[in-house]
Amino acid sequence: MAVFEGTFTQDTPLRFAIIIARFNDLVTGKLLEGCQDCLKRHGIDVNPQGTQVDYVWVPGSFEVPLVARKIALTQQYDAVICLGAVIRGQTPHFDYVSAEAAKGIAAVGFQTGVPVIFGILTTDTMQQALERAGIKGNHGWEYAMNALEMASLMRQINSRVSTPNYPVYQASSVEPPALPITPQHTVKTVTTEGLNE
Ligand code: INI
Repeated sequence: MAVFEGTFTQDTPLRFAIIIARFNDLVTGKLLEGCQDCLKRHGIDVNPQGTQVDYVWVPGSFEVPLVARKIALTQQYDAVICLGAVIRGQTPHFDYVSAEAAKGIAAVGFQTGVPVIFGILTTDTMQQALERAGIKGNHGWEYAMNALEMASLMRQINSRVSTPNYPVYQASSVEPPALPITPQHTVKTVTTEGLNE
């Protein structure tokens, strides 16, 4: 048997995509800075012209899952980091945006087999968000650590465990691939013959 545990060093060069919501960019820009600082200090070339990190800007956190799915489907990245800041206002908008972002981001990880980091701050006030994006600490740094750990862990697991029937979505397919048909899934042909008699 074995123990699988991610490390924070790279045996082979890792590749990341960072998706950043522009909404509340005072906060998300700071999360991005924390994230880049952490990756850089762990040996990742964060230059957008380099080969290790790609950046994608989207209007708001609600749009993050769609783009995360598109990016993860390429199977070109070891992890996808999603950054956003949803701040409670006077209306229920907060609940819709934060719930869809959370559900969507979780679904992308499950559907694609690629680790997708939930780096969406959800706070009651701008002050609380800023405190978590640089004033007191920077959660962007932690999201990058989570990405490094998950990227390394998944590489280890993928190299040791064979999952031949696991239906991973491919970039080329719009629909998920059909599940393997087992003998229980037989198809019966039904005709309309005799129905109007
Ligand atoms: N998007 C955010 O990322 N944070 C918010 O706080 C926010 N609020 O409060 O409205 C927000 N709304 C925009 C949303 O993400 C979409 O971009 C928009 O609804 C268009 O689909």
